[in-house]
Amino acid sequence: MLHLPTVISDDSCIVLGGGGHAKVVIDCMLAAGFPTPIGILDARTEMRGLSIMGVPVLGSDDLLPELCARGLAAFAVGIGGSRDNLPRARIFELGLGHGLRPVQIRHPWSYCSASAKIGPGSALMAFSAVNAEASVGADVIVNSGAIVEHECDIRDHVHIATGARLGGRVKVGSYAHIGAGATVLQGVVIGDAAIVGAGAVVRKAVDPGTIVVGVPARLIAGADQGGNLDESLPS
Ligand code: JB2
Repeated sequence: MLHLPTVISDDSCIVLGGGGHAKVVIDCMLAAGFPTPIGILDARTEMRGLSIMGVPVLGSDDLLPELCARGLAAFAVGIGGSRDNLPRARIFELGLGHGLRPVQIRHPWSYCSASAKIGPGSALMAFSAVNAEASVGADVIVNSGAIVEHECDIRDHVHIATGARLGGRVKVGSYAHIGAGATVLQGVVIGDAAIVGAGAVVRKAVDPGTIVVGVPARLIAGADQGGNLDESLPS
C-alpha cells in the first residue's frame, strides 16, 4: 500500500491521468515554475507505484476525498485524448466537484497576448501562440506549436492539437477537436463537439458534432456518427 503525502501545502497539485499528455503537462508545469505535483491519479491499477516524470502515481481518483481532507489545493487535467474531449471534461468536473482549483498552465516559451483571455484549467504548451483579444475558455489545450490568432473565440474543453493554426476571428464550439497541423481559415465557425482531422484545411463552417477531413475539408461523418454531441456532456 502506497503512503499518501502527510503534509500538503497550499499550492499542492495533483495530476489526473498519467499517460502521454500528463508528461507534457508536468513538463510545462515544471518549466513554468510550478512546484512539483504531489502525485498522479490514474485509472489503471498497474500504474500504482510508478513514477512519471519524477511524480509518483498514488492510485485512482478514489483517493481524491482523502487527499482533499489532507489539504490538497489544486489539480491539472493530465488526459489529452486524441479527438474525444469528453473524458477530459469529466475529469475537469471531478476536480471542481472536490473543491479543487484547476491550474492554468502557460509554458514559458508560449506566447499569450496581454489582451487575450485564458480560462481556468487551460494549458498553453511550448511554442503555442494566442494572439490579440483572443478568448480561450476553461479546460482548453492549445498544444505545442498551435496558433490561435487575433479575436478567436475558443469555448470550453476544446483541444487545438499540435501545430494547428486558427486564423483571426475563428470560433470553436465546446468539446471540439482541431487535429494536428489543421488550418482553419479566418472567420470560420467550428460547431460544438466537431472534429477537424489532422492536416485539414477548413474554409467554411463545420456543423456541430460532425467530422471533416482533407484539403479542402469535406464532411465524412454527420452529427449521428461524429463527435460526442449528446445530452451527457457536462454543462
Ligand atoms: O477517469 C480517469 C481516467 N480515464 C483514463 N481518471 C484518471 N485519473 N485517469 C484516467 N485515465 C488515464 O489517462 C488512463 O489510464 C491513461 O493512463 C491516461 C491516458 O493516457 P494516454 O497516453 O492513453 O492518452 P493521453 O490523453 O495522455 O494522450 C493523448 O492525447 C494527447 C493530447 C495521446 O494521443 C497523445 O499522443 C496526445 N499528445
